[in-house]
Amino acid sequence: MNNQEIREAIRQRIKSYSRIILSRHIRPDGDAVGSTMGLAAVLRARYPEKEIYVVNDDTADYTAFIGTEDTQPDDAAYADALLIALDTGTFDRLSNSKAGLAKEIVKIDHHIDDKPYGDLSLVEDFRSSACELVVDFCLSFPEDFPLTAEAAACYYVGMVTDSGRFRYSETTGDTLRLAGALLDFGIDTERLFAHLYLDPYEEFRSRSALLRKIKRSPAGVLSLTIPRSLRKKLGLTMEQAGAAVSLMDSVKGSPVWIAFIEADDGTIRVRLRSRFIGVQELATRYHGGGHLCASGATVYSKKEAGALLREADALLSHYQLSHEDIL
Ligand SMILES: [Mn+2]
Repeated sequence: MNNQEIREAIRQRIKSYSRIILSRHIRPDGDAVGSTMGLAAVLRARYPEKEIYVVNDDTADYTAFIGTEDTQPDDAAYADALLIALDTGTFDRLSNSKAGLAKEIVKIDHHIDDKPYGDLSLVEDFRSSACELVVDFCLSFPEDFPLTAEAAACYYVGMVTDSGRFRYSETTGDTLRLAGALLDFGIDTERLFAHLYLDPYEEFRSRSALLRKIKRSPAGVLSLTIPRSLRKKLGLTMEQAGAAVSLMDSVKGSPVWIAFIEADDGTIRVRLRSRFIGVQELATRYHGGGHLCASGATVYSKKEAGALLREADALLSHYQLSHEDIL
């Protein structure tokens, strides 16, 4: 089936089922919750006679403002139900342990389709978010899936968050046109952004403490070292401390930045980030790897951390020799 035939088949399936269960991936983000809640809003408004459930095994505080999900129906309810899995690349990431009981599964997603699943699968991996794809799907069948103001607000959350506020390279003209169609419904973006991007005062305070610890190497590499003691004092988990790497992501002339986070066992977890210059190769030399401009590594002493930092500094000075406008 080509893309148009898959869309048509999904349209038919949704119309034919009287019970539809929507699920998304575990540890939800704005796109996962926005796409499920948005499609549920569309279906409830257009088909009040159908039973529409949004069912997942886990929730997240961060997305709770979008709305409340439903309680898990009995196993028997699945026997004649259609399950729509949104924003979930692989079946094992689906946040619904009963999904396998459904009569049929439709997958709608934008992740690379490594392990296909579902009776019908609409995957467009060039989409900046699952919400972008679902909005495009709804707009392609306006009679059957008319957008509502409530759905538009949900979908907009996913489009904004997964595209890094329309900043990541996956953002296309189509992304903005589809987001524009949502804004036409009148979304309170001021409130929405407040929900998404305001931090508790304590987090703001600990960020200012961390900002003061950032150092700059001769060539311009920024680094932040968080010893165990400081991490405990600020009450940060390894994950939260690691996220502090992004505090250094917007300094002109410093296209490489590195966080060193000391774990409880004394090893030092390293997060390397960059723009334009690759840091992956450097990370592989220190027990790590990852993506070209976002890698992780591990070092086992302050001395080794210093060596990694000096290598990063040399990498940047070498880059500066052949590039004039360092951003
Ligand atoms: Mn997504």
